Amino acid sequence: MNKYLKNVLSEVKKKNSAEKEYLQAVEEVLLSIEPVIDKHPEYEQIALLERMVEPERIITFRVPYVNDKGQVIVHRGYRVQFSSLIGPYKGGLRFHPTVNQSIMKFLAFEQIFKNALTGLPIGGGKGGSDFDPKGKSDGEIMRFCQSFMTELQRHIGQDIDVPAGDIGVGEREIGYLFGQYKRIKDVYEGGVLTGKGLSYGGSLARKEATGFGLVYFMREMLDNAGMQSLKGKTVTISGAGNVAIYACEKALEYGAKVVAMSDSKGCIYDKKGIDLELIKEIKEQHRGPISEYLNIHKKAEFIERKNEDSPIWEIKTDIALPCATQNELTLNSAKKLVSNGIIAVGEGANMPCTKEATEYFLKNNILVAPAKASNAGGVATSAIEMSQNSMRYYMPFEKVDNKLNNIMVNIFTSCKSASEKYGLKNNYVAGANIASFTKLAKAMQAQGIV
Ligand code: NDP
Ligand code: 2IT
Repeated sequence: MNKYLKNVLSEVKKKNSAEKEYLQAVEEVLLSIEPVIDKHPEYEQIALLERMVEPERIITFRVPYVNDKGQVIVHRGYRVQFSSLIGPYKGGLRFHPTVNQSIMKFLAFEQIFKNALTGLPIGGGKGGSDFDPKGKSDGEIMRFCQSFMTELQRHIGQDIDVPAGDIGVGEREIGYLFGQYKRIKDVYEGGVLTGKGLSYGGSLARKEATGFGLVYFMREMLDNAGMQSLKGKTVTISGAGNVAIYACEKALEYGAKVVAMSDSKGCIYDKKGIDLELIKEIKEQHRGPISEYLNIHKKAEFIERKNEDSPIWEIKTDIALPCATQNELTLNSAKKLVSNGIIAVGEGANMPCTKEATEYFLKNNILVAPAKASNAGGVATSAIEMSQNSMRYYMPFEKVDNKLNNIMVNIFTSCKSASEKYGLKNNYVAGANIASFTKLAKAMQAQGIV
């Protein structure tokens, strides 16, 4: 292995030994850019990699709020401002009980490369809290968001750092966060958050963008392999949140048959094809468990999740779209999917396949659409939302969707060319890492030692 790379990797491991998700994300990128590092010995001189793996800044803060019983609850808030190399820090906020520094850093690190792939001027960041919105009243959610923003507002701004949604943070939470920002700063700064409601500066198609973008990328990848897009293919989609729902919608529009979706409790398998309107009603309207699907579709099955291997990956499918969370698709699941004849995997979530699962798919010539590339449509459309806010203008749905489609086609082309340039045809995981790294390295060389 390249000596410089090896040294950087071992230093990162030493310094961040407790942060397994962060190490996993860094290791994947560093290992796949080896052919580029071999060609550029000058990077060592300017400590290019060392700077790329060290966040510019990590902010952690106390978030107290009062619940409906009058108790004071304290959570921990985070914002990792990882890289402002090519634009203001940009990336979502996650509210989930599993949130910790390792998860925040891995997500912010991935975001730098993803945002570079979009071709738009956005840097990399991520934030969130170990707060669990599940089962909380609207009042509790509002008070929590207001407390979170009371601290976060010192660190963000439309040209500084622009948060958005992620797990547990959707339009409702962004609304409360935006209201509090405006109240404290006494300014209408539309572009300080994205994923806003349509009535106060949100963009049409932002809600759909990540899921639609994932399917656009999948369409390109399948077409390129001569596999006639998604028409007539069986698809399984993990998760039943923002990304999963709109991936399902676009897959159905393209003539695919979606037979399973899931949440953290288990999956539903409906051989007749998933009733997406019902999923939207359960998840978007009353935030219930996915098992409620069986109240209407009595012949569908609910398979409870018993361990780390999600039951959804036991189901035979042509295409798997993991759209829930990191490391949700393990080596065991990958083996099952391959033995059931899968042809392609599209990562809607961030780092949903474990390292071993990804390696197994690639070894078995299964097409893998890597998260950094295939879920970049969400943040790309956030950047389009920011530009509409700057112009004080709204674009029609079709126009935004068209731009999103073009961006996904360009991202696919970049991944393909980079993989072919280094003799790694069809390895879009390496292609995405190499294409984004190359762009970032140029920007870093141009900006001096910062
Ligand atoms: P949502 O909160 O809307 O939905 C998350 C879904 O994943 C829910 O169905 C949830 O189930 C399930 N889930 C969450 N955590 C776990 C877990 N630990 N184990 C099993 N299931 C889990 O989030 P999004 O749809 O916005 O995000 C999904 C993924 O996509 C995340 O990885 C996110 O980082 C990524 N992403 C999101 C983008 C966006 O624009 N929103 C853009 C790019 C990537 P339950 O309801 O039971 O908790
Ligand atoms: O992981 C992601 O790209 C997101 N959660 C969306 C980030 C954004 O700024 O829209």
